Amino acid sequence: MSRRPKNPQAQSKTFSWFVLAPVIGVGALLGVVIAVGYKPADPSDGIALDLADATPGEMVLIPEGTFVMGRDNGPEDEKPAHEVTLAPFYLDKTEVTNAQFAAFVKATGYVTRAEKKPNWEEMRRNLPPDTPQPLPEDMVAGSAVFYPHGSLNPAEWKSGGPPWWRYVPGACWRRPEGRGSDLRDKGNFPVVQIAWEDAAAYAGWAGKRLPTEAEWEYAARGGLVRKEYCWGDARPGEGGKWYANAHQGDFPNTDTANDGFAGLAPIAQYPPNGYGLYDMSGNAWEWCQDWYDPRYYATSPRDNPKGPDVGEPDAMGQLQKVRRGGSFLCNDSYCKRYVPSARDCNPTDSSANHTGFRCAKTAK
Ligand SMILES: [Ca+2]
Ligand SMILES: [Ca+2]
Repeated sequence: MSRRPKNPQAQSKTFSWFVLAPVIGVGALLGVVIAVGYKPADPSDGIALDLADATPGEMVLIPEGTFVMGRDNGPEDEKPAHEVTLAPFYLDKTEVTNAQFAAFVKATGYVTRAEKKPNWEEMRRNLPPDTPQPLPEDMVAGSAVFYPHGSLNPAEWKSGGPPWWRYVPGACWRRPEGRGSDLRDKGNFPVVQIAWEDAAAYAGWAGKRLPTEAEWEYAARGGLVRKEYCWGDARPGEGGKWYANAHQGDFPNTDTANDGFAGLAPIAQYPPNGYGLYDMSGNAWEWCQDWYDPRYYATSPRDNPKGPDVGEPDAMGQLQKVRRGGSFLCNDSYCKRYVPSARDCNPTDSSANHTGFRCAKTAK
């Protein structure tokens, strides 16, 4: 909150203006700074920007071709399995890293959605008319952070939603778990706490775009046909081999890290898929270009589908964009969505500490 400085006390006339001038100048400057709402810098801001590395990440050329998208033995929104033909495109070999995103912010001064104070007038346009206005103390910048706590039984959820998500003031890409967290030594981790609009802004700056949902699934399958996983049929951990960073143990309370990582992992810690892409399964969710419609596959075009013109609103009336690949929080007991056919979605302004992205580029 901005505060106006108190009126300066009368100064003794025994001091000359020459002596007072620097004092008055510094005082006036401080007054202006306080009046515009200056807050002391959080050390995590500088730690994040110091990671900046503008070296472009490698992209892989995904060849043109036809594949079977979706599956008939999965959730309703993955049906029907259907053939899709795609033109060739490039896709980032890895999830976009903190170092890469820091270079974007350093070059442009971009401010992510999670770093902005929520605007009620903007929010209410997407909400039912009778939605009560939040208290001013709740209208603070922040984002969703996973909190390993609670039961999988919805009957035990007090607020109507899963108890393992909390809105944490101050949480953003520079501080994924909120105040007190930072990106020290995490330049090669996927950037998270990224809303769809932030991912799209980065992609535009980098001369790229977000992949379509069809491109994403085609690439994730790595040339395999109708396989359950991005790597084939082997179950994670079978024969002591792990292929992705997901969640093992009693979700959400205990992450036993059998796959080597509890929480987010640096990029490319597991073998790449058939196209040489890393972490298409797990680690961080990845935003796609398309609006989400659970019934889209029934009518989608065969060639280069780009999603519906308008997606289906969520329970609060907000349209949602597709997210793919699952995350370090996918557990077979609750949501096995680190498989290539699995679909998920969220509103364009939402972010969380398990959601990032990678970029695509049209091959000319
Ligand atoms: Ca893990
Ligand atoms: Ca991923």
